Amino acid sequence: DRRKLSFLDRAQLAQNPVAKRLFEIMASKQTTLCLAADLTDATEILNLAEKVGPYICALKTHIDIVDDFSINLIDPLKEIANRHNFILFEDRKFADIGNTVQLQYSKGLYKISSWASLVTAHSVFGKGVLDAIQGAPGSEEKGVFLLAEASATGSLITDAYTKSTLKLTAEYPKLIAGVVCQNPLFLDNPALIQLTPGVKIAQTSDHLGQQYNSPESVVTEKGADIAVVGRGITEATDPVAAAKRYQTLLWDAYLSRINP
Ligand code: BMP
Repeated sequence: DRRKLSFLDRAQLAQNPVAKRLFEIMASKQTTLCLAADLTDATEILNLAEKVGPYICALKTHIDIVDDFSINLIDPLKEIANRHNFILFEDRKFADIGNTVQLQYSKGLYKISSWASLVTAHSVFGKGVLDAIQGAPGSEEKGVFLLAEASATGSLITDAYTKSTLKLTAEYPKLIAGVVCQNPLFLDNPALIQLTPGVKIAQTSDHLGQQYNSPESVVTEKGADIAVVGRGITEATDPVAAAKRYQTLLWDAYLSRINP
């Protein structure tokens, strides 16, 4: 059961290089918090990254929502990520034929492959998506999180789809860093990371179908290794204090999980 193992032990088992680095960062910074930096202003993203950098293991972007995006955003973002030792993660949710995915991954305005060590993908198009990301030029150190379950009310994902997604994951051990899901799946595979969004203190939903669980319950009941928090931090009056609070709650839950 991966939930009983420490992140340092799991770093030794990881087959994807970014997953290995994430486990090491989580252990050394004592944080399993991934910030969803869903802001539409480039400077605001940089300011937030700088301030909460010490408390996060990864910063997840939706780069196509940035109103004033230019490629000049990327170098400062990378510099902040290096200095505070967290990973850049573009939540692109690729879902198309391999050729299109390869173009979306490395071309266009965003050139995602040149800066994001991690990306998300849907499994619905099958292996082509993963072959495309694997074969794209650019960094050797890359990892994919496959989406197996969604936090959205009325999601059309079925149990069979979730199971097939996990099977696909097993076919790409070197490329897949982990799985985006809401329940403790793949307990027998400690090499993979469970990433769980839909996390908020004292709120259970928003007005557009998002469903939330508390930081404690996603770790102890739902099996999350990393928790994604967006508005719980970005919309807090004091985002730094909020980030610290999420970090502590999540880390304490992890400690009690490995050492009950
Ligand atoms: P928030 O904490 O503000 O609800 O943000 C959640 C983040 O996680 C968003 O960036 C969203 O795109 C992402 N996400 C999610 O909420 N549910 C999923 O099932 C998968 C996601 O990537």
